[in-house]
Parts: sequence; C-alpha cells; structure tokens
Amino acid sequence: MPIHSTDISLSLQGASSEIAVITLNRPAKRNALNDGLILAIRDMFQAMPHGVRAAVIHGSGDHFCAGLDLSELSERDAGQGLHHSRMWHSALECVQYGPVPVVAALHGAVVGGGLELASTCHIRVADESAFFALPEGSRGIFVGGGGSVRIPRLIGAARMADMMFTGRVYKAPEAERVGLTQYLVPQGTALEKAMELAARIAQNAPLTNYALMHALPRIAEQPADQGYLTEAMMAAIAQSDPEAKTRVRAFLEGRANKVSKD
Ligand code: 1HE
Repeated sequence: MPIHSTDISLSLQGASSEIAVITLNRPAKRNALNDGLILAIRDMFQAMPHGVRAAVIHGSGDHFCAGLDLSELSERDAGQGLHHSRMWHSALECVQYGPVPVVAALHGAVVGGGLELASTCHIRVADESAFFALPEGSRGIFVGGGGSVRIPRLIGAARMADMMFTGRVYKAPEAERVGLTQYLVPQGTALEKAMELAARIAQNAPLTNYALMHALPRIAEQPADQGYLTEAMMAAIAQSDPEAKTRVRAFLEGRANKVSKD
C-alpha cells in the first residue's frame, strides 16, 4: 500500500482492534494538507485493515487542520488546478463512501480544506477551542475539496456564502448550533468523545452502518418517489441479514437494552 506521507499515522485501538485512529501529524504546519497527505488519506481508507469497524480522525498539536497547503498552490496553472481539485474529490470520496463510518475529533482551526475534510466525515465532535472558517474567500480562491457540495448540506448555501464573503468565523458553540458539528465537548476531550462514539458505532450490525453511509446520503438526494423505493430495498436487505434477526430476537426475549433517556 503506497502511503505518500510520513505526516499521518494509523493506529488500531479497542478490545479487538476495531477502531482505526488516524492522526494528522504535521503540527509545525498546523496539519496543512499537501498532496502527499491527501493521497495518504485516500490510501488509508482504500486499504483499511481487516476487522476495523469505525474510524476516528484528529489532528496533533493545537489545531485540527489549516486546510490546503498554500505553499503548493502558487505553481499550478488552470488545468493542473482542475486535476488537483478532482484528486481531492476522489480522495475524500474514499472517506465518505469508504469501508467504515468516520468520526472527526475537532479542536483549534478547522479551516478551508480542513473543514472540507471534516465535512466528509460521518460525525463531527468539536471541543470548545474549535473554530471554523473558509478563508478561501480572502485568499482569492474557491473551495476545491468538495466543500461547495458538502458544507451547504450541513449549514445551507447562505451560511457558507457568508463565511466566504465576509470571512466569518464560527466558534464551537455557534458551530454546533448551526450544524457544523453535532457534538460540543469541553476543551481537550474531543478525541475521547469521538472514541466513545466510534466504539458505539462499531457495535452496530455492519449492514446498518453500510446503509447509513452508502444508502442514506443517496436517498436524501433522490426525488421522494425514488427515495422511498431505495429505502424499501435497503430495509429489506438489512432485515434479512442474520445479524438483524439475532438482535431483534434478543430484544423480544428481554436480553437486549431498551431505549433509555439517561
Ligand atoms: C501553513 C498553512 C497552510 C499554516 N498552508 N502553511 N488555509 C488558510 O488560509 C489558513 C492559514 N493558516 C492560518 O490562518 C493559521 O496558520 C492558523 C489559524 C491555522 C494557525 O495559526 P497559528 O498562529 O497557530 O500558526 P501560524 O504561525 O500561522 O503557522 C505556523 C506555520 O504553519 C507557519 O509556517 P512557518 O514555516 O512560518 O512556521 C505557516 O506558514 C504554516 N501554515 N497554515 C501552508 N494552510 C482543496 S482546496 C482547499 C482550499 C483551502 O484550504 S484555502 C485555505 C487555506
């Protein structure tokens, strides 16, 4: 498996090594994403070790990620810029539509391409130090890592345009309120919370997680009429799985947990 960067690592955690913890490890450059790092992210998701059921991605140092490595930008012409953006698209597709659900643990700067990477993940957890911005607007460029597709689906096109027009920075509490992150936790605890969520996700039936990653976002994009049919087919496949039958029987026989508000 070619990994194109030493600035990223993967470690297996959990009782059965079922959680992959991916660390952006370029703190001196605030985990700015150069080509090697983006390609390494792609490769890691394409070659996820067998037995992994969920992943967590986080950044070392004081920030999650400062976005695109701007030092690589200056030399590109238009054609190279197009292909570069498409390279980000294909790499981040490997995260969104990859083998396992991904929880992003966010702190410090979650900006530009860093926010594009975070918005590719299935759940976002931010600690109180996190701040979110799209400085592309002030750098004279545009998002290129799928942000214009994914970020409006989280917060709406109007809020995203505001972030780029005006340089608006969302601090963590407001970011949670508008939907940039689903969880807000005390400073320094995002990774811990993300691990807790990943452990929970890893216990789901694999087909349920598959449906949430691969069917749900596509159903959400379909006209209702088609969405209902896709939903019915996914539901039929999931419920026919032996794992579903075992779990439902366990509940009916009083051996599974009830839904609890605590
Ligand atoms: C970088 C980058 C970078 C830091 N590319 N080198 N993203 C941005 O426009 C955000 C630019 N970065 C910042 O606003 C700040 O660095 C932070 C708020 C993230 C962090 O501030 P701070 O004070 O902790 O660090 P620093 O002193 O600004 O940066 C430390 C070093 O990292 C410094 O290098 P040094 O050699 O002088 O030590 C910085 O130059 C370097 N650095 N961020 C390259 N982004 C697919 S398209 C996506 C388009 C985008 O993502 S555009 C948005 C890019």
